[in-house]
Amino acid sequence: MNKNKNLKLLAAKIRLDILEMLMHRGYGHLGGSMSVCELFAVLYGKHLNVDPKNPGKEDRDMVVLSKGHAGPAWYSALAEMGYFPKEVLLTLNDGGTILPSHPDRNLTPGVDATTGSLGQGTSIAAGIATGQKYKGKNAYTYMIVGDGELNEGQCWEAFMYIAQNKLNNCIVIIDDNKRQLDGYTKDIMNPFDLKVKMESFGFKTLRVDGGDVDAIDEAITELKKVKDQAVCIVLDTIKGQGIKYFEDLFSNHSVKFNNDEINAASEKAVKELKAFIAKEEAK
Ligand SMILES: Cc1ncc(C[n+]2csc(CCOP(=O)(O)OP(=O)(O)O)c2C)c(N)n1
Ligand SMILES: [Mg+2]
Repeated sequence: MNKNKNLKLLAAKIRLDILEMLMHRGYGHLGGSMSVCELFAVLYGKHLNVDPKNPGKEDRDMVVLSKGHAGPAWYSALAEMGYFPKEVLLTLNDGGTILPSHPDRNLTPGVDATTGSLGQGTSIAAGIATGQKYKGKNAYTYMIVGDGELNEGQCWEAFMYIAQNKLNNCIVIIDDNKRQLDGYTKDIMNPFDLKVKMESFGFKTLRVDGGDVDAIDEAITELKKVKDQAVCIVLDTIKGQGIKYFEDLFSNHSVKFNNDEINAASEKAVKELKAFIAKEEAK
């Protein structure tokens, strides 16, 4: 039984927003945006201490989307929470937009870290969490990092620092969707067992079904109780998650909506997501 029905609904709305945004644009980072819909739903729907009407609120929790190319997922969550009107989503990547392809803290309400150059967000998150600790703030930083992104040595430097300094307020979330830009992570730079690896780096680590809002919620709740150790969630996801056609599409990292098959599959997914949302909202 799903305890967090509202979070499942929010995840579906985020997924639909992403799809409509990318279809409107004609291309975009679909696979890695879809794999974090449930995560963003749980963060914004339940765990984050933030205020969409006051994005700069003192002592707020912070999100660092280190895999910045999944910006469309973050923007969808922010729009659903009311940081800006949903119509703005369709301006993704336009000249002068507040929604560039990759997150920019100077442009988008609710975005606290500029990312896109893989690896760098891990250091930014470690720095923010250090600041929160020094100032004695009761606040968390959620770092979202891709499995392919772990090819960047900078991630491992940041992890060593976080573990050494027992930054339990920096919740490291690895989106283990098994694929990176051009293939399977295991074929390009095998990460082996990420849970074992993070544990050996000193992290209390949980492996969690990234398509299950209850499981994500429980893992975050459990890790928030840890006081003297670094913490990590290895999020077991599927690249393109939640839309079968895109899960099965090998090249789903950056999708171009330029052929009949992709457009028909997308229209079908839009219909199905809308039907699910309507059914849940009618309950
Ligand atoms: C430093 C750097 N090198 C290369 C890229 C180009 N790039 C963008 S996404 C990506 C693959 C990332 O894979 P992963 O972290 O697994 O992301 P996901 O599967 O979640 O989309 C690459 C190589 C980049 N953004 N930054
Ligand atoms: Mg990946």
